Amino acid sequence: MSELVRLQTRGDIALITVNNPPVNALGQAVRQGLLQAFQAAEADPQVAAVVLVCEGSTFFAGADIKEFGKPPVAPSLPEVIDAIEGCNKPSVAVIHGTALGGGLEVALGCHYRIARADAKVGLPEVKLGLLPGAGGTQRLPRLAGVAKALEMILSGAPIPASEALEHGIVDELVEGDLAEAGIAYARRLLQEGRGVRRTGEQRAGLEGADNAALIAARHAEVVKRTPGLFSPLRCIAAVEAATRLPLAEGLARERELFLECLNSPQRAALVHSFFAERQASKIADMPAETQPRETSQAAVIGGGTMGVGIALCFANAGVPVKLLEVSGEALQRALQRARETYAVSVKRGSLSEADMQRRLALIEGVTDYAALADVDLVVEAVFEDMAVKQQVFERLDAVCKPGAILASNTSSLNLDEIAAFTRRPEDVVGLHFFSPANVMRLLEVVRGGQTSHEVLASAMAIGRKLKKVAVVVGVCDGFVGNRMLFQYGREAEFLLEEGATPQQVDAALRNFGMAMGPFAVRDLSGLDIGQAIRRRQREILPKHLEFPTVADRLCAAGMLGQKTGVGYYRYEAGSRTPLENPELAAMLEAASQEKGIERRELDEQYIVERTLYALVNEGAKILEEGIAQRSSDIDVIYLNGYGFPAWRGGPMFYADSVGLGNVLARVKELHERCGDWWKPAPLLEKLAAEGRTFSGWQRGQ
Ligand code: T1G
Repeated sequence: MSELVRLQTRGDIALITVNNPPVNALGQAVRQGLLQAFQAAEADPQVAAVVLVCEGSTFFAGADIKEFGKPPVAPSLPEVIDAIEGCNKPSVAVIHGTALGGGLEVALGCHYRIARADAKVGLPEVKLGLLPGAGGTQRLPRLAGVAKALEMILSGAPIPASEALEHGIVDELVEGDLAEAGIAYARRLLQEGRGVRRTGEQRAGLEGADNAALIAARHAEVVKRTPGLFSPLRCIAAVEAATRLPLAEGLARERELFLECLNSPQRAALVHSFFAERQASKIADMPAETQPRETSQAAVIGGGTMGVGIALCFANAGVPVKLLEVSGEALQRALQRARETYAVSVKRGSLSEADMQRRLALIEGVTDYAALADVDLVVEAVFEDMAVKQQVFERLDAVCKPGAILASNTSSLNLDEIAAFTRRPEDVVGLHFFSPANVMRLLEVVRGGQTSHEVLASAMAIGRKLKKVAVVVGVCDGFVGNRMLFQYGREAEFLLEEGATPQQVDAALRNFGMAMGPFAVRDLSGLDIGQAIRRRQREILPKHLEFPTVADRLCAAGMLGQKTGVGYYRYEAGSRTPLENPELAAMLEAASQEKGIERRELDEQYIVERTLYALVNEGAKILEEGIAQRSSDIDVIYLNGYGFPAWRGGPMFYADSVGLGNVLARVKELHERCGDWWKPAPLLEKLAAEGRTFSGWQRGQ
């Protein structure tokens, strides 16, 4: 028996205990141990029933994701579960924490399942580009029905134990010691003469519904909503097999479909996204003993769109927050906006009235800086002007208690300059939220030149508390996300001067998988935002670098996007549907003529490479400058803040999958034709020459 799996007997009950921290992943050693334990229990004449529990924070959280893509090592999980289900003594799985993926499949292989009331169960494989490959698509519908099984498998979202009880997935909710609860339940089974009950032999869930119609409806929905994704349709095909094939054939069909997903590039990209998000929380030079400061009272300066969104983040996380505005009137407007935002959620049913009141009660409006004397953290979200930032930070420095963290939500200004306005630059950090701040998961944590380890650790802890994906970035113009976006947007605009239309460019990137095309995004955020950034760029960048002129022409014509009803597209009043802007064609013609460009047909691949490789080349510069710790951090930023498709893994992972040699070849070609904007990043040249990848590179190598 492996040290990860223990087998003890308590009278006539075999107690199998698994302990594989941190999440009891079903790696090879655990599988081996489980198989041996069940075989030993079955062979032991003294044993009448088997109880399976896990130690630590959770029941099995699934297969060991780190094993994917490596040669499989026996026993496979399906083999282990077949042995568990085949056991001729009743078995009870005792679920706590999150029984996910292969973990729930192991439980479904057991004959009975009991769970702590606060436990959750789920099949999140689709989020990894996979499908439940150890019987989940065959056994779950047999218990919970096709509709529930499809809902759980296609969403990948876990459900609470109470709901699992309702749907016959678990048999009873328990509390107290897990092993004792399991043994008591097993004893009761024996007393009541209830023996083995193989899930695979159940059919109740498969009867009484028009499964074919259910499956057809979900199929149509998936085709419409997630056209580019590989695994969802295979999830449906596997469940469909359960409705018409006996278990063994259904399991074989599931295996076929699982292996197709396992070998798809999307699986590699989605598994990369999974680990990249977890890696992002690790800061290479953070001393292990660093302790974050407590944040039990926060404050936000500025009641604009961002300020209110940030205040809502704290209230949503149960943290009392003071919202400061310059005047009572402005404050009332800000508080009204907070109320309206919550009211929309209540109307949608995603928030209860009571919850809304509870959260609103955590937001206290103030107009006097003195009210901030006792807060642990302040986030400044005022107008993007250095003089205004100076005023705010000098006042905060004067009133805030020692140890308070002074954070700025600036998206582009120099954080070190802002920190220099205080006598405590080590307590200053950037917390760059993305709009709408109460919705977007991404948080760029900007590390200033003097930001202390403790303040940085505190900023990361605040990110976790606010349920954000926090990524550390260094100080530079636009940090990571916006700095790269600037290159991407510029090249998209140059494409308009060379012959493309906004519709064409946006369609090419949507087909690539982006949530929105660059021009639809610009119309949404407003073209005047970009104008201010372009103006500042022209001042600081080498004069020989050329800028596209289309956006400036639109701004000059007062066409600022959705807010003026016309930008790159035209919008009917009250509609966000982009329609053709009849005046744009002439503007594009004029822009091309002015530069002596003969407009030409551009194909989709060229459009995608011209925009995405601009991201990648800038990403490489950001890595070698140390503005981002690792390439996967850049991927996490683009996956969570810029609508980059998760199944592509992020811009840097995508470049690795294309091959840096190919990327460099195109970048060099563009450098030739389009000039110094496309000067290849030295790191890209180095890694391409050495046949290496961004994800395999570490600073200093
Ligand atoms: N395999 C390997 N490592 C895992 C893991 C797993 N399944 N789950 C978590 N980890 C690592 C993670 O990388 C991190 O490592 C540490 O554990 C803590 O995780 C056949 C094919 C369980 C809800 O998709 O959703 O079963 O960074 O920071 O916030 O059908 O982890 O410390 O080095 O996320 O408390 C299906 C994935 C697999 C669940 C806990 N299962 N895990 O969240 O901690 S596919 C999943 C989670 C499968 C079968 C198929 C979460 C969690 P490190 P954490 P957390």
